[in-house]
Amino acid sequence: MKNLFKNTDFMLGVTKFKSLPEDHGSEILLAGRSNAGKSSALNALTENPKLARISKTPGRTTEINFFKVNDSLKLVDLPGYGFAKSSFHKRKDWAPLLEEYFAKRDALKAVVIFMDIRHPLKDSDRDMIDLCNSSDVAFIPVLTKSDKFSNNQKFKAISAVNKKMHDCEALAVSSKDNIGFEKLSKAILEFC
Ligand SMILES: Nc1nc2c(ncn2[C@@H]2O[C@H](COP(=O)(O)OP(=O)(O)OP(=O)(O)O)[C@@H](O)[C@H]2O)c(=O)[nH]1
Ligand SMILES: [Mg+2]
Repeated sequence: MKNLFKNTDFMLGVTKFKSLPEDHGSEILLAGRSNAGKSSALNALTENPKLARISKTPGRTTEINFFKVNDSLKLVDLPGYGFAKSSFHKRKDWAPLLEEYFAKRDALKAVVIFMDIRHPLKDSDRDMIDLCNSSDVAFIPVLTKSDKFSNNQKFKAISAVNKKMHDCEALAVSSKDNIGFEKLSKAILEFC
């Protein structure tokens, strides 16, 4: 099957609501705790290992980065939450910026919430889920780094997360082993 995400290109990085690109088409937000593997997943999804910067140092993504998939779809990589040293999160305007984005952005169609399969549903993930629910925005829980678990552990981890979800099902991916990205791309496209 052709990968629709393959020609994705970096568009721009912003730190202020007023600098956001035109509110047009569909946007899928990529969220998660710092180091969860968001940027790695973006690169795997787009089959472009150089697209987003991967780092062993948490908090490396410091702007809201827009990636253009095509004229009507963008992926939006958020700085990881829950990492105090990130200069972006230390800024007082971060929470209002995110809330304004959720409240006003027509293009926002869904949020992918990336969580390390070994540590899902931390407080900051629950805060993001609450923000999605209170803003009536759909979300897709994605468990990353599934290569760290056996199939049995993986199954148990997905079931445990699903028990806490109402209208959605978690997916597991491994950027290292390139597993789960066809399912993720289908899940994303259902919201566009
Ligand atoms: N084993 C394994 N390691 C992974 C996987 N995905 C990411 N990593 C590692 O996890 C670390 C963080 O990955 P990133 O993709 O930079 O994480 P991020 O969520 O974008 O982090 P921030 O930008 O800091 O918020 C890096 O050392 C990656 O190599 C995976 O599927 N398997
Ligand atoms: Mg990143």
